[in-house]
Amino acid sequence: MIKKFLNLGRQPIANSFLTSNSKKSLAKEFFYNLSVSFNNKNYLVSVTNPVDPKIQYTDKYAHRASESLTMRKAFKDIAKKIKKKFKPKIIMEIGSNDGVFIKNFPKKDVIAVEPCKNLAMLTKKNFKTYPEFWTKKLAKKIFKSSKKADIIFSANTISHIPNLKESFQAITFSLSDNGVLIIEDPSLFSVIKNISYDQFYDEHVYIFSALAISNVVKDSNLKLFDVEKIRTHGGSLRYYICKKNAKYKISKRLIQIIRSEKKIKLNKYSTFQKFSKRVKKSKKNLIDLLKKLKIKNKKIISYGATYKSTTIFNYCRIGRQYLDYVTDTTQNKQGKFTPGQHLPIISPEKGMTDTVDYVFLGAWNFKDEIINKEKQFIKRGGRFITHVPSVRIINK
Ligand code: JHZ
Repeated sequence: MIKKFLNLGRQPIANSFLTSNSKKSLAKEFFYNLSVSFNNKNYLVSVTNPVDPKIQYTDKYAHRASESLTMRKAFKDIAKKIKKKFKPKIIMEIGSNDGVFIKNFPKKDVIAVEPCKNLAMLTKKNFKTYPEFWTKKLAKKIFKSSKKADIIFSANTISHIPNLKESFQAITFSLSDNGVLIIEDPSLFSVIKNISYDQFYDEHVYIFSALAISNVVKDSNLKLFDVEKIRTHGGSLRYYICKKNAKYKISKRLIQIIRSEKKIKLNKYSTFQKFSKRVKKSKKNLIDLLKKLKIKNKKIISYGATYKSTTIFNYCRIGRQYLDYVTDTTQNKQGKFTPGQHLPIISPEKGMTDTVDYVFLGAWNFKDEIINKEKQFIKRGGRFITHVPSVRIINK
């Protein structure tokens, strides 16, 4: 049975950055109600009513995975590991974004799938790229007459596809007999521990646990045989999945991780009810802190026009009354306005001026990278604010 546990209210599409804040464009903005549910049969946590992917993954898709040094390095490292461990001849990536992962492989070995046409354009010249959604139909088109994939890699994408069953079935069709599917997504364990409720937005249809993945892949004749904790996006899991009868044995670390998930009761609805109360408390603490700083006339801005911030700003109703603007390095976000709260987005060069007192870390998952970059700001007395794992001013 599927039971709701969290209501994050009226939300816009997390990636729908507005080109204008005129009355006319604001009137056209799309909103939906964001709530999150738990399935007590397979332990999947999901957005209750997913939005139509055709509205989300357009030719104006904003996120560029290459924007952060942390992610460029993470993709380089996993590519190196894959080459060493599996020596694949055919590698397919589902959700190849701007090519940050595939560029680490020889062109002739790679197949890329990316439904956002503006992103697919970026890799099309050098890699075989399919500008389409990942479906059974596409899998058949790619692999009907060609050799199957030795590795299918997908970071922060499988959790975005509402039809999980079709997605895994298409993968089963596309994998060679001993081929391996490697997926990375934010972990439910970290979300619960860190009260990082901003990981819930329209694109994150699912926040996976090893418990849930081990259950759902079975329906598609697949087997989760290994899992690895990784630091990206505030704490993610990297799942290793193969065909039911492939040669891989269940790893010790998978057993340990499942044990730790059961220990914090990721298989019980009551855990999520408690989480929901902590989310409300986190919201209150954040608003209280911002109010306190505004009473003292402090200038506050936000760093990173993240999709996660869309959830926070709209759930907590944080707009121009608290934040002057948001900075982001991504060129195609600059000059636009954040979804729902319509905060202007500008470059860090323009935004990190001497008049800024506090900076809310919208991209808290890159805290170390950002703090390292903004040493000058801290040196002159500026301070960062975060809500993860608890609302606070970072005193460094
Ligand atoms: P970041 C997106 O979510 C959407 P977001 C998507 N659904 C997903 O799952 C994750 O990515 C993986 C900027 N930045 O990665 C760049 C700076 O300005 O946390 C990005 O716009 N300065 C696919 O948006 C944003 O912050 C910096 O120094 O929540 C970070 O976005 C750094 C490091 C980043 O993902």
